[in-house]
Amino acid sequence: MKYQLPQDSKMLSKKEFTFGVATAAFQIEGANTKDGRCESIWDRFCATPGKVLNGDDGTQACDHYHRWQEDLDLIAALGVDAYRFSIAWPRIEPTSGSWNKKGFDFYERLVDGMLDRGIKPYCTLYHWDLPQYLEDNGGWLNRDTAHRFAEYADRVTQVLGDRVASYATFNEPWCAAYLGYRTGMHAPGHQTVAGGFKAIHHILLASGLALPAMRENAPGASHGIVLNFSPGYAYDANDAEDVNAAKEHDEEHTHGYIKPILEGQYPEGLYQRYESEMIQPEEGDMEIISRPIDYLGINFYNRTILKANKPDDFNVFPEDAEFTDFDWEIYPDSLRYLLNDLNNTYPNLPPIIITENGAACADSIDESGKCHDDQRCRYYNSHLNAVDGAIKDGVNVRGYFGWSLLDNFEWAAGYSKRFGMTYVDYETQERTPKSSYYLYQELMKERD
Ligand code: IFM
Repeated sequence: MKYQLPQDSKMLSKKEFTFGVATAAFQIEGANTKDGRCESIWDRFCATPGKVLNGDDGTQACDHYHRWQEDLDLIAALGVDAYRFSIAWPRIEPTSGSWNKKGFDFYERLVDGMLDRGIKPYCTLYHWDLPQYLEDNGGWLNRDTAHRFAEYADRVTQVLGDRVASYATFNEPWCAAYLGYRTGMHAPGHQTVAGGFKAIHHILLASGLALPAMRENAPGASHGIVLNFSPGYAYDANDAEDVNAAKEHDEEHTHGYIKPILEGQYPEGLYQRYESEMIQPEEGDMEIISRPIDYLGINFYNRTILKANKPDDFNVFPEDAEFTDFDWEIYPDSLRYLLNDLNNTYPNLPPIIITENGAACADSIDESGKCHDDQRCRYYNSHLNAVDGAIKDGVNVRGYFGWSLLDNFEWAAGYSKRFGMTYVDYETQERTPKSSYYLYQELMKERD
């Protein structure tokens, strides 16, 4: 098979559209005690029995800290325009207020290595690995962490400046706040509703606080944030209560994040439903949170089906539904639907980059040394076409990044789930490009 986009697709124009692949520091780097890096909340979480499947941790991961040149060569050979990576705050500021040259050196080498290979660096400043000493001080429940993030973002952008084409303040505040502080499924593992809302607010505040210095330090770069969405669908579209359940899901998990950024307000319905748990912003907070962004990164994997009066994890799907190895339903239409919905709801929606999209598959290497990840290939093809459809509907989508370049540490699922276009043998650290990598490479060649 091949990834087939219509001939008239804007995605096939290099001028109009950026293609890339994405990773994140904690998921690939390893070397988590090297060159002065301090403990992060994810190191602590992994070391806590029962939190991560099989007790897996980020000690070695893909050993990217030592193999970054080989990994950049893989990206260059893929033929994409850009590489989205994240910076580990624990390497940069290993003790409060001290800035670690060796940490900066690593990311400078990495960024320069991309530029040498003609790859545009897309840098995420926070992909969940908060220094543990900040968590010991309250983490994202402490408003001061927002100011600490702004200082860290200032330092990093002073050093990397315009060498980076695009900065994202945060990756998926929903995961950091909701999974980290409300359900406890992710580090640091807290479980209160009010804590979840407080963490969201402080993360969004941190993002807004950081933007002015980022713009000053890197005036030629674009600056934005990456949000993840899983649009709600009513189990029974003819049942008013199911329809309302889907609406409430979107209000909380989609608009609860994008509306404060684009409109300076949390959805009113959240104050009604969570009267005592919802945060009351301080004066001026919402102006800071809604400082303009140049682009919005969207991470999309699947939709959520809602039935009234059932818990959020009501998982009943159509009989013919197909699932990935994470049991996530494959439903590409919901990506097109989501993009249109956001475009219709927010008149000031900035240009969109799909900063993550991909599938976990139970991959293995066959006798001939190859990895045929057919389901992932079909997943990419259908989602690329969903993006193309949304562009034709009038949505301003300017880029697409596959998640992920490599198999890597999949958070609470440890190494049990593989999202890579490249298979990683964790014993030998050998990298084997999968069929999905080669199809992406072919698609890159078809562009003008
Ligand atoms: O692996 C994660 C990534 O860190 C954030 N977005 C979703 C991916 C798949 O779960």
